[in-house]
Amino acid sequence: MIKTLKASALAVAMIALPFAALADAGGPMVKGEVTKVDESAGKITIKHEAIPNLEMDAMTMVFKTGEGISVKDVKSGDKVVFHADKVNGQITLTRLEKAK
Ligand SMILES: [Cu+2]
Repeated sequence: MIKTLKASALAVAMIALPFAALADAGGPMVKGEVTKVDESAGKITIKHEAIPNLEMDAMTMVFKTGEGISVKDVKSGDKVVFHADKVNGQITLTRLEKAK
């Protein structure tokens, strides 16, 4: 049982590695559109495309803002590119830029 788990974890790592190697240090940037900004909670709702590093399909969801990201930098309707990752178990924006 343990052997099987280890083998499958290794297989996952081997599949994931080439994608990680392709991404720059900050990870892949994902396109989205801000649909809501909650200033008091420090949260931004984004209608986003698929997020490969989180194995997430396109959807609209709320993101926590990570260190150095201000909810005041964006407003509802803005087109953005962002990187999100799990930080302390919560999906968090680690990079956020307005799309050009
Ligand atoms: Cu999502």
